Amino acid sequence: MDHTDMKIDNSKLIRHKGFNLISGIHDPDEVDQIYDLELRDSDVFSVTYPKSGTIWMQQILMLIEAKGDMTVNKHRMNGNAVPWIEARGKVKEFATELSPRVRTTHLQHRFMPLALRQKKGKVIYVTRNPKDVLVSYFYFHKVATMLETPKDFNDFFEKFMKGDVHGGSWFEHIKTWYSQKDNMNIFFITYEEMIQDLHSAVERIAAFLGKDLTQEQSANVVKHSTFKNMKQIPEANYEYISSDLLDHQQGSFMRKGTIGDWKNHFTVAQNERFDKLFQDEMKDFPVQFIWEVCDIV
Ligand code: PPS
Repeated sequence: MDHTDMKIDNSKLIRHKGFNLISGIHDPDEVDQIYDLELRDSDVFSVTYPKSGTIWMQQILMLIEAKGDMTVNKHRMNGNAVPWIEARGKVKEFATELSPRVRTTHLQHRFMPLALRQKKGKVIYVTRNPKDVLVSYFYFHKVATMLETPKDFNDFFEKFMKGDVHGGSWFEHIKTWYSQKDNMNIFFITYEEMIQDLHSAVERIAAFLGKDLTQEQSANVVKHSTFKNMKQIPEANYEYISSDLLDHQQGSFMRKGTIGDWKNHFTVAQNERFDKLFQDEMKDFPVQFIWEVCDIV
């Protein structure tokens, strides 16, 4: 289906080539310039659908570069060390920056540099079970002033089901990125795997990036990327983001950091509808999702 001209029921979004950008944060012309960017083998893109572990991966990647040493990035926000490629003004910056260039994106792969599909650079795709994504995104809409405040949970549930949110359809995002698994140097990891064993996740990410870390260095990456520690580091939890963008009175970026919070929010009817959509959309998808802590073996 061509979603290009579909109307979106969300006043703060701009529909651009079938993808929902955020008004004031993204410039469609700049987003279009990403496709032609020249890449280097050392370039790394961390890709997420919103609320799937973006800031967590920013922290991990920043620390892997610093070999676990927090003092290297003292007073530097992880979001600045691993910035969004699609945010206004960032494309130009990317073109001239020294290596290594490590970036974050919520975009679909079709907006990304063509060179990625020629196996230049590397991609880390972090995914999270979409029920927890939905709940996390609902709360984030209250905090983020650049996003429309939902009337209530049901209102947001309906928007997410339709993909009328920044990032569009969760299903389309993951399926289209996954379709690139043989075209790109891409590493898939789930939020739940990271919760289950952060140490192994950090070691696998470092190995994928070709970074040699000593046991002590990777232990330090893990230490400074736990939910508990990140919550206490203002540079790690977006506390310094201006109140024009985040209303810190409404909640915190680091909210719960758990698996299965959806069970506290979904009604039985909502859950049945979600399961049906998930079945329809994901029946041939090979990745298993963890929905509750008790699913972890
Ligand atoms: S965004 O807005 O897309 O950049 O948000 P994103 O960073 O992808 O997602 C925020 C959720 O990730 C949780 N988070 C973590 N969980 C566990 N451990 C660590 N270290 C961690 N860091 C961030 C954060 O709490 C949000 O999830 P919820 O469920 O809302 O708590």
